[in-house]
Amino acid sequence: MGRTPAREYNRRVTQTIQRADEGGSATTPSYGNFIGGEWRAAESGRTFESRNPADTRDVIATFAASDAADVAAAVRAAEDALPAWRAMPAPKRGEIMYAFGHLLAQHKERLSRAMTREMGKVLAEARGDVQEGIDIAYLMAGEGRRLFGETTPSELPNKWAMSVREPIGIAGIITPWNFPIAIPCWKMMPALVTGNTVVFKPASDTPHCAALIVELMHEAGFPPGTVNMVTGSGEEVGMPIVDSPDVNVVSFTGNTQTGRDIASRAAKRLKRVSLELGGKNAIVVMADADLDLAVDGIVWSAFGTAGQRCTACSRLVVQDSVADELVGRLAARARALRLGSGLDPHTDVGPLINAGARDKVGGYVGIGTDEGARLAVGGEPAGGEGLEHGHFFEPTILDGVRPMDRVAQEEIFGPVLSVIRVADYDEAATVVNTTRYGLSSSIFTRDTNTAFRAMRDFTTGIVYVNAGTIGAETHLPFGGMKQTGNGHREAGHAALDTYTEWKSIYVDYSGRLQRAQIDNQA
Ligand code: UN1
Repeated sequence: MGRTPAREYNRRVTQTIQRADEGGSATTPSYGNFIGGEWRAAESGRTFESRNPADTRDVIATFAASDAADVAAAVRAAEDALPAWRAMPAPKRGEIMYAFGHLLAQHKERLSRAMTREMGKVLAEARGDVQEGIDIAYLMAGEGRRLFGETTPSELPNKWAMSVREPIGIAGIITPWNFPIAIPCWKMMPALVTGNTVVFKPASDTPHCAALIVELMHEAGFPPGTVNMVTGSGEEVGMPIVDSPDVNVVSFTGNTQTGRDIASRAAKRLKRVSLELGGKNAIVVMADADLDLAVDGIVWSAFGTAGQRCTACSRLVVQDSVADELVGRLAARARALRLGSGLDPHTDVGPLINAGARDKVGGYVGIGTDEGARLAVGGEPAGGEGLEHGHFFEPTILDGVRPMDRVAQEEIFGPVLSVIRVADYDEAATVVNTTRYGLSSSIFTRDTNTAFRAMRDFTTGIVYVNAGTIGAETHLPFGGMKQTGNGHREAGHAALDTYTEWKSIYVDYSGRLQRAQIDNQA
């Protein structure tokens, strides 16, 4: 595939996909990188496939297996586009973002189905993922007319003082597969509205979702070169983005070890990095809780998205006196969850993302039982009719886990809930905080005093009261304490801090030399 004008290329791809959706014997569509407003094959000509994790016989499309040469081309395009983009008034940039939000809304069903097919989450959740993209597009479009700085008095007479935000330059955006539309939007929208241009590397498990949103961004009117997508592996594409002297800020969501590597490589260039890494999120259930509500919240948080959310609940910290009843009810609910393709409206839990993830989850169940945990439900890869070609794993509950066990400390990223029993609130709070991570936490209680204590005590970036650990909204800061990240927040206006430099401006209109800190002292 040589260079093809985007519109013509999109039409070809869309037609091929439509034929495939209709069950025709279409050839597998192929996507290149999107660089400078054009689709291009990887310079090496190599490709890779994306397959449906619920049925791996289903090949979705092939994508460019890119390397440093493609990254360099994308960075050049982003550089070329930068002067005009940063000079465009921010409200105008916001208007393009509104148009993109409208397009996402218009195409919501098509995008949601493509997402379920590519990464497995059930359709209702995929729709939520697209909705999160729409929400952040509109929120950041509005930022085009805010982007507030500060005006403030000067300490000297006849002098003006103010601060304004400026773009940093080129933003490297490296995103995971579990929210393949929401998270790229969480990162790209604030980067773009503030006047940066973007080099975007999506997860290798979800390049199709990425290609679909980039097509819509192009259609919405983002000028060529403002958004460039390069697909391929972390080593061959992600790291060249991190190492590029011309990429000024990197935002990454994913694995903790990769985050550490990115931070240390970027540190050599004093490059700004925003990291969103692991979680080991706990729900506390006190004896006075509404147990029906707690059961709903736990099932949703532990097994929604097959446990593959950074915010998923992987620890249940329950007061002894209600533990047996709660675990019994949870096990019954977990057993009744229907596994299958997320496109089937009867399915509750879809597949894991790939075979490696399924093996990892199975390995952790073995580690848990070796450590002395009791399997209350699940524990095995799921097979049987309709599941034989996918990466399914049974919703699993490990009871009798101790706070320092590996299954209580390490991120499993699958449908596995570790139950830790405690005597009282103080012990619960200690257990919640005894982890290197700090993303999300929750408490179910009817006691207002206990709820307020938890809001104060839990060392996580997000705390829920009488709700599970998932479901953050896009207009509040999203991110974690401790090793969940490096102190940055996404979403909300906090996201603007990642992609802007502050410039402080002083205008002296006194007509004479005025020395700060000196001339205003008696
Ligand atoms: C993630 O898993 O990385 O709060 C993001 C939630 C979603 C976002 C999760 N709104 O669960």
